[in-house]
Amino acid sequence: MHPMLNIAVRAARSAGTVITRAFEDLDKVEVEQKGLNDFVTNVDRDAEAAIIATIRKSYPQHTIISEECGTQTGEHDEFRWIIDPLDGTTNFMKGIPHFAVSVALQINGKIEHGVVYDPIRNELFSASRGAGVQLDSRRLRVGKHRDIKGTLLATGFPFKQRQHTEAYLAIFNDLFTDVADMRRNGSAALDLAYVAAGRIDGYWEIGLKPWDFAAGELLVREAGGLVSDFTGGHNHLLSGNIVAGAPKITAGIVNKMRPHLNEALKR
Ligand code: 2AM
Ligand code: CA
Ligand code: CA
Ligand code: CA
Repeated sequence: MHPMLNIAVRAARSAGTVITRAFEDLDKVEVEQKGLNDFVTNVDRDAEAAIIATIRKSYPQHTIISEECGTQTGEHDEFRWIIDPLDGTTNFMKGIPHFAVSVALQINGKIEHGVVYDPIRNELFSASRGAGVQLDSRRLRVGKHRDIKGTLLATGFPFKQRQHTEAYLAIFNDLFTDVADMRRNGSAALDLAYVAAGRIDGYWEIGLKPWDFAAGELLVREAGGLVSDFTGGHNHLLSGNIVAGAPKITAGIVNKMRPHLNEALKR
């Protein structure tokens, strides 16, 4: 394993320990509201601190971009760690055991290493660019469907950006006529990891943040999948509008989206 991936794994596992311990006594968790339907807890912050401490020990000069701390620019800014310490905070707070830690390392603008860790099931998804993706020690591939008929897709609802509800539902409606079923699991990072594992065939969501998908996108690509924006292009890095799946599934989803895209969703 590449030494930098090894640090990402250690960082993610250290956050996982913080999270699973706190999950045993949710009454003690302190919750703060950040915005509409948007919460942060002391556990998000403690998990983030554990990750940052692990990275800093080995790489004190790297930049760290994390959901709760924002950007801490380092002297060696060509190395950027992109971190979501707890993806699925709403699930966590409600006692639903489905959430993850996401740690990615971008070098000179390219994601080179990524880890998505599910601390409840102790499942560790990891990838280095060009070297494939693994769940623990098993190699992963995306699903084998060739078109969206009969596939199982996952999505995230636009819980925050309510201006997109109408377009979202139109797309949902159109996809739903063809697919077998749809899931809304509540962790974008795990949705992408599950695409990489072939557990779900495709995934789409509006307005993700870089830390939600930095690691997950690499997992999908290393599993032979394709990640794009809602037009099939590569603007999702900026817009966060994301489609993922085997190349033919991503294309099939994009195809269904086309008639429903407003200007904001074409970005
Ligand atoms: P988070 O838990 O790290 O904030 C995409 O759906 C992402 O948005 C999720 O991975 C999750 O990341 C966040 N999210 C999902 N549903 C949410 C909700 N109801 N409130 C706040 N954030 C949510
Ligand atoms: Ca959050
Ligand atoms: Ca997140
Ligand atoms: Ca988070």
